[in-house]
Amino acid sequence: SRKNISFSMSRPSSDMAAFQAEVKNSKNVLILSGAGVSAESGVPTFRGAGGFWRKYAAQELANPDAFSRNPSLVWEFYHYRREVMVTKKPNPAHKAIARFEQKMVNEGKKVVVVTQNIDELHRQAGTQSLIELHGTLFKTRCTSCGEVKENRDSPICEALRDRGMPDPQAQSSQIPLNLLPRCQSCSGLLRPHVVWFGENLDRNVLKRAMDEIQSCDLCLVVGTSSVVYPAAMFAPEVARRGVTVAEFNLEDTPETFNFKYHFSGPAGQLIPVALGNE
Ligand code: BJW
Ligand code: ZN
Repeated sequence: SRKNISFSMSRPSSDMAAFQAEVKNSKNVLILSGAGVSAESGVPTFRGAGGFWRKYAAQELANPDAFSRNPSLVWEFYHYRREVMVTKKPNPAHKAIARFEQKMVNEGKKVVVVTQNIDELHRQAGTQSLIELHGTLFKTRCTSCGEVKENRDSPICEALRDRGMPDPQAQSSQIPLNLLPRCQSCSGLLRPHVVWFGENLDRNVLKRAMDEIQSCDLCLVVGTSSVVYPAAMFAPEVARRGVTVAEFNLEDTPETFNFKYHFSGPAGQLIPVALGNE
């Protein structure tokens, strides 16, 4: 009868002891991360006050049209972000995640990190099983021949030396195309090997992420605003299977109410506690 139809929109729990017990009983943990996991390392997030470079929000530069209109400007933006990373280190959240994986693997269990971040801090912390959904700052892709290459040069090319300052007043005369990063094989223009707005994620990367979403028996979603697709649908998809999802964020997100747990606070404090290695 009609009166039995109800939506069970109960508030997510913030009972840490209950969650820790679920961690102990799990065998296949999926950790989804976003910019918030790196915030305490001093890496700016995308949405919110720190999300601007000069007068631009990331979305304005992280798209293929911006790159074809003004590759010099987009390269200055990515050059700046590469140089910033030289001074940044993994924080207690990255480290706790890596240590947790090691412990689980020693017990014959599994942990996979699927990150939207391109900063490589999970890798630097020692995470082994890592899927980088949106690519990395430290690879380039040739716009002509498609070759993907690791690149850690600083600066990435002479013309970008001392460029890319985030100050809105910074001068940005255009660097001639032939002086921007070029392919060693075919001399084509290089671009950052990252996924921009309006671009599809790499098929194989997406497939690997989907497999983990289907097979995990516990999921943590850490420091993401859950607004950028397809990544934003991953944790809700896990929850739809009836698997426990715990969200760790300073704020609520559009998906918070789909999850069993929400822990409000900085990842660097919450994650070491949640994963039992504070
Ligand atoms: C803390 C904390 C602390 C802070 N502790 N927490 C409608 C439906 C479906 C799709 C679309 C749609 N409309 C448009 C689209 C397409 C678009 C999209 O999703 N747009 C949305 C904005 C609506 N998606 C795409 O274009 C994707 N491709 C795609 O869909 O292909 C199909 C297609 C083809 C053609 C046309 C249209 C579609 C690709 C998306 C690629 C995203 N790329 C970027 C840039 C990567 C390179 C770079 O970095 O420069 O990836 S965008 C940017 O956002 C970056 C991030 O990985 C991503 C997610 O951000 P994230 O990590 O969540 O960070 P923030 O800053 O948003 O949030 C930080 C969170 O941490 C906050 O919640 C804080 O509270 C929290 N926090 N400090 C814990 N200490
Ligand atoms: Zn090439």
